[in-house]
Amino acid sequence: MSVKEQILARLDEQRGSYLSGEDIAESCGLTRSAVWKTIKSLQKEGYLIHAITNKGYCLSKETDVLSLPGIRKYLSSNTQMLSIKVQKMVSSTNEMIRQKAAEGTEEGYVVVAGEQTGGRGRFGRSFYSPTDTGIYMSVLLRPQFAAERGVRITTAAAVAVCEAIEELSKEEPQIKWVNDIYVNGKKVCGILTEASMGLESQTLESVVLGIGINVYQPEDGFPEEIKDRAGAIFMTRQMDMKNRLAAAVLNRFFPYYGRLHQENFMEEYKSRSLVIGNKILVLLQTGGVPATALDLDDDCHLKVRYEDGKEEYLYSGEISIRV
Ligand code: BTX
Repeated sequence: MSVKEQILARLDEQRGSYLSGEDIAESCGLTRSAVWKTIKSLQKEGYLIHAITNKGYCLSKETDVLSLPGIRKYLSSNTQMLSIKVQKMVSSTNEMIRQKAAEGTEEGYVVVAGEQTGGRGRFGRSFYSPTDTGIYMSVLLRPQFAAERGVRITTAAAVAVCEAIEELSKEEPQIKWVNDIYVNGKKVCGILTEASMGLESQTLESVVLGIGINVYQPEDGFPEEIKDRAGAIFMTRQMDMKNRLAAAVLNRFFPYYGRLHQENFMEEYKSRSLVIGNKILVLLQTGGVPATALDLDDDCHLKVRYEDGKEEYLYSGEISIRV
């Protein structure tokens, strides 16, 4: 453990209470001035550490900084073996993992970032990824199943994110076909799965699973163009929530992923569907076509009925819900 990790671990044991500089110095085998310098540097990284003369240092219960030891603490035995990199700021975690895949990196490499300057969504759109209020993570997968089953990765991830939110909050997340998670009518998470295929084998060579979660409202609110649509899971800071949520998503996703060649988790997906039974607009380049969403099949194709009574399955694309 580095000096920083030692001091953090010591403060974490007594989170919310004061520990004297002397006590920390002694238990970590450091001088008091080394403790002071390290605390300053931790504060700069975003840890809320109160310092009072003659009382010492106290790690606030509200501290919520993404870190590798912080995430590891909450990983289950299934996910401890993942190779995880935590970055303060990156351009796009999906882009980083795509490069890793091209270099031949093994399955199970994960990047978690606290901010993205070029977060990507579907169809070339961007995903707003401001500092300190969200989790932006991507996972490198090398599935051993046919390409047409690739959509199962997205559906399993959507279910895993919902379960993680249910585990850690009082909210009841819902899934908007195909890949958005909503809480209280607002989008709190987007999932972007990007695959690279073997041309001859028609199998998936690698898959980059990207998940962006708005844990809290950004300090200055969401930008004008998404403020009516985007939301966050929590209204107030929760102890270690970003680390807990990142770990919970991985803990939930990987057991599903291990069974994806035989199961598709569509029942879990459908039970949280925001779409089935609702009036929707099927969004085409020429405009929105009114329809009703009837059902989802085992491959996550959406069955819709148009106003003229014609029914069809949508394979991908975009819909909006009519109110
Ligand atoms: P999407 O194309 O379905 O969603 C993007 C659309 O959602 C935008 O056009 C905008 O309307 C809205 N939007 C943008 N940012 C946000 C936000 N923070 N919260 C809610 N709504 C928003 C969904 O694409 C897939 C997004 C995946 C993002 C992850 S983050 C980690 C990984 N790295 C990366 O570059 N992308 C993925």
